[in-house]
Amino acid sequence: MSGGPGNDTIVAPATAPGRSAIAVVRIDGADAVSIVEALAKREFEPRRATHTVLGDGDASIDDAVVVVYRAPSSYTGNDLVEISLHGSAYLVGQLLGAVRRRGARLADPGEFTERAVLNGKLDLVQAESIVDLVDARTGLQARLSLRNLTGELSRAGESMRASLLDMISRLEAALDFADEGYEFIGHDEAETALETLLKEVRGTAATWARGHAIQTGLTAVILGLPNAGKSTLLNFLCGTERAIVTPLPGTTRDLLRETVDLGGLPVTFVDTAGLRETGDAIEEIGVGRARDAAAGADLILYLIDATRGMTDDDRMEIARLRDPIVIFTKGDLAPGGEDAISVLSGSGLERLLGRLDEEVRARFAMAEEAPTVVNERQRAAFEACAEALEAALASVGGGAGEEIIVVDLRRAANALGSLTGAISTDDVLREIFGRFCIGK
Ligand SMILES: Nc1nc2c(ncn2[C@@H]2O[C@H](COP(=O)(O)OP(=O)(O)O)[C@@H](O)[C@H]2O)c(=O)[nH]1
Ligand SMILES: [Mg+2]
Repeated sequence: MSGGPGNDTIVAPATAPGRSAIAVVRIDGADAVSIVEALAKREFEPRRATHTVLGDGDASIDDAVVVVYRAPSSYTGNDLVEISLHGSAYLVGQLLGAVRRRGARLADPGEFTERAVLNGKLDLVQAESIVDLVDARTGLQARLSLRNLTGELSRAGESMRASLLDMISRLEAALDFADEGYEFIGHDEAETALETLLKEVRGTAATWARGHAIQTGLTAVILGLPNAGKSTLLNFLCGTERAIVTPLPGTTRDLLRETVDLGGLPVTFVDTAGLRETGDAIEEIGVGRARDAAAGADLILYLIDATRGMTDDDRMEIARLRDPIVIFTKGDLAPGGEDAISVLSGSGLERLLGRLDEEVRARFAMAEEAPTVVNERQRAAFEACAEALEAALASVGGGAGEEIIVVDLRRAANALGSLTGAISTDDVLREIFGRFCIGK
């Protein structure tokens, strides 16, 4: 077998297992092309989709389409072959077996993309955005992931790093010529430049709240007294009879969750047991869970039956909650219930959805243009950079020498370098690619 680490020959299905019109199998590495040529008993012109029969010795496997990519012009940067065959799990298994008997091994999760990173085809932020794109469930998630795949966040980080490296080289030049009394960057200039940069770095780190919300979704808990119409609203929001609805108070006891796309974010609505003192042990556990869910929620919808109006119990509950959105229900039964919704008559529902949509956008949706941080690793890079910049600014303010300032600036630059993987460790790579599925 030829090929060293990162270029030995690996194979995996790139499509989900099961029955489909087409399944795609990828082979990457030193022997990828010779293996597919052996199976097809012919040669292939790079980048030309070629219809051919593949076989294993005398036994035919399938009628397939083969595309050969020659290094370095491939997803991984290695020789890479993509085979589209009929989407039968049996055929995929036959092909994998034939390829492995010719010396390829089954790829690890994310190994194709890891190779792309090692060969400089993608940086770490781009590799992460590929998993996010595969996982995208809403338009906003897909757009954000695509922006990071095309390098928006990486470019922002790299440009901040470049200005740091520039400042470092000027400070170091000043050190080299200290005796001659040259100054390559003035004190005030350095201070202003660092302050501007710090603001930019902090601002980018702060996009995490929104970026993270977009990627992981939000939780909205529906609270209220028994019979307020919570389960009815959940059923309306998710469009199915998910929760049991009865006129009996205390029907819902456990938490019920349903995820809906709202303002481009996946919002998981949680229906809860009505808040009340109760002698029923199970219901009491349910009420406890409702309060816990509210404590961890991104949004709280507090429902009040308009025919009863706001009671002292409601006031007490609302006072305990963080920014609840108060919604009156059963507008069809209540005289003067214009502001109330009615799931029965449909009135007020459009308005409610609009309000929730706005609320989600205002609290969590991003400014579409800003480079956005979407995970903890990326946030940590910007925060570590900000922290080092603060130390550097303190040194500048305290009149410290260039050699002291440069140490903090290097730390700041390295933190940004870890964002894209310009500076990275095996641990970081393992952590990132562990999230991938096999074949990516
Ligand atoms: N007329 C009318 N009845 C409603 C409306 N929403 C809920 N209800 C009724 O109020 C009762 C309690 O509803 P439910 O959703 O189970 O309340 P929960 O205890 O808060 O979950 C049920 O009989 C529902 O049919 C509404 O908009 N109009
Ligand atoms: Mg209920």
